[in-house]
Amino acid sequence: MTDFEALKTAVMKGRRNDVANLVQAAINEQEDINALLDKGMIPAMREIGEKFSRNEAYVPELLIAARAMQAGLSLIEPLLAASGRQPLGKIAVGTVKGDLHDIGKNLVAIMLKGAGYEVIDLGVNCDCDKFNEGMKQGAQVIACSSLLTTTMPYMKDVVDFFRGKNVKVIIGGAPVTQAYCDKIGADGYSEDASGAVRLVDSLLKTA
Ligand code: B1M
Repeated sequence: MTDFEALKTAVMKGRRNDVANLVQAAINEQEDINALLDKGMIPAMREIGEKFSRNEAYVPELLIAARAMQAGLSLIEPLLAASGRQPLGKIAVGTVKGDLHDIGKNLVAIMLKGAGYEVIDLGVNCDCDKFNEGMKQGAQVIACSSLLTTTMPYMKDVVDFFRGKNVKVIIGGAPVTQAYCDKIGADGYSEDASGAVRLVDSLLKTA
């Protein structure tokens, strides 16, 4: 039985090895992967962010928590990856220009892969040309992530760049809302990574 509280604490404290051990043990026990994310790892990142807002945690703590989170995610990813099936479609994911946050973007990529899509991970700090590389490689959907109110406006540049081209642009990230999506004319918004999969399913009519 997984101790979600221990997992959450290990992520928050940035104890990379503990996170890896707890996640591996949970995998061995065939724990529900979504529960690991939703009850342990994601709330940990939320809480460290709140501490940061209250000046109770600082950038180095955020960084080591993020590294610990990635240690767990890298163990989960292969389990969610599609097993030899024909991909349902091709999606390019990236964090927008000026923004280095990649955990949410990585989760979106993992969930999409798990749902059977081929994912082109464009990384962080992506400008329009970088997103365009995704389209050139055959992506039918461009998924943009932004975690900063200062980088969110770049999503409009991406939407404008792809207007009239044969590709959908979808957006997400902590400061992003459906209202913002409507305002900039993106093709869709989702609050979380599993919602991103449903959104892509509906845009590509694969579900
Ligand atoms: Co930064 N940071 N950070 N940070 N950081 C936030 C975002 C912040 C809210 C913290 C705070 O003040 N409470 C704040 C932003 C404030 C604002 O803009 N209003 C902030 C700040 C200010 C900064 C710096 C400016 C700090 C500084 O240097 N003074 C700096 C900026 C650097 C830059 O990008 N240029 C900075 C740096 C960093 C670190 C490098 C230290 C580290 C990032 C490491 C990394 O990503 N590899 C970091 C972290 C870890 C955070 C917090 C604590 C956690 C982010 C995270 O990973 N969350 C964050 C506080 C918070 O979010 N509560 C914070 C977990 C992740 C799973 O959630 O990414 O929201 P999230 O993804 C969700 C959904 O949003 C959605 O799905 C995911 C869940 O299923 N989603 C999508 C995300 N992308 C999607 C795309 C889609 C669909 C859904 O496409 C369709």
